Amino acid sequence: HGKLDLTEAEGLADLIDAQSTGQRRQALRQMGGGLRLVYEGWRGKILDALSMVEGEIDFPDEDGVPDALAARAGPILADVGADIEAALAESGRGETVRTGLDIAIIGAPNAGKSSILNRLARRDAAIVAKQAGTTRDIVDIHTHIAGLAVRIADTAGLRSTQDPVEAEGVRRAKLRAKDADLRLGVIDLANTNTEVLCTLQKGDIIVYNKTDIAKPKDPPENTLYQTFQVSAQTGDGFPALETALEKLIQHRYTSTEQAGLTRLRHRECAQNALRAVQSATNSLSLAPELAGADLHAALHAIKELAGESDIEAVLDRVFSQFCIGK
Ligand SMILES: Nc1nc2c(ncn2[C@@H]2O[C@H](COP(=O)(O)OP(=O)(O)OP(=O)(O)O)[C@@H](O)[C@H]2O)c(=O)[nH]1
Ligand SMILES: [Mg+2]
Repeated sequence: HGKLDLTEAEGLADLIDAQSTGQRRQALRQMGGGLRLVYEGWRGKILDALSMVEGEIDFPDEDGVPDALAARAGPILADVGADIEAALAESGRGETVRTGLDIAIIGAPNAGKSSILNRLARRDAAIVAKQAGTTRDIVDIHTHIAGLAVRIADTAGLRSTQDPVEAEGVRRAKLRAKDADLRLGVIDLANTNTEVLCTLQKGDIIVYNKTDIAKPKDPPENTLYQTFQVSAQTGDGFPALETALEKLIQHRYTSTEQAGLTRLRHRECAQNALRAVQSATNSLSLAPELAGADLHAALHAIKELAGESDIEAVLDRVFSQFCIGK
């Protein structure tokens, strides 16, 4: 009908900001009404259930058995609840594509983290030096992997230290690693300090470094991590590492092409709708009036998602995306 809803306008704003093909693809999908289609599906089901509930309120069953209502409207609400839950479960992925993926390089001092960052960045981004404890601040580089915007962070080597500046670096390193989408845990083959394993999460990558001066290691027994053997000095093993990174990111973040919730605002509206649908489900057989009120609340949440609720607020939201210098 020639008019954008709020999610489509947000898609347009995302498209203007997009820096990677993954971001562009997602923005185009949203701009083309991908998310609208999703929430119109929810709205249709909620309206179906609501019409049953209101029918029950206006023309109660002669035998007065509200269970009949629960039997008819219950499955519809269970269905839409499951739909919204699935979209919420996927939303992290959509948000990551929109904002960019975070990778943290983490490991003991001197393991070669900064050297690895420089290889991945193909430039001399971080200071490399013989002494342990060289990197203190986080050094971020921005690049693209598998068509997605990626930020790779080099961090301070993990160790306990009396130096307050280095200790602060270690604290920040752990924090960044914890919050990252993916961690590269670096272990020096010549000096195998494996403490870094405690900071890794399932699906992360272990990079054994310095194959030029030490013998490659058998990868650990566990299958939680992929392992690679490289030399940041000679570049040995980097093609395999980079191919694996590309595959992993592709697999995790670009395999589902469905339109979904891509920002916090979407998620909050969907959560409100879900809560209202669940509450309506509980009230169905007890008090149809309460269920009706809940379903109206669910519809209101969807109106907010669509930007139909308050035109001023809608315009504010849309135009805040176009700020100069953002
Ligand atoms: N032989 C060899 N030396 C390496 C390799 N990678 C790094 N080094 C050396 O190891 C030392 C430490 O390298 P960095 O990259 O600074 O290590 P880091 O993990 O960032 O160290 P911190 O910032 O102190 O935590 C430097 O002297 C590097 O030249 C490698 O693959 N082989
Ligand atoms: Mg360093």
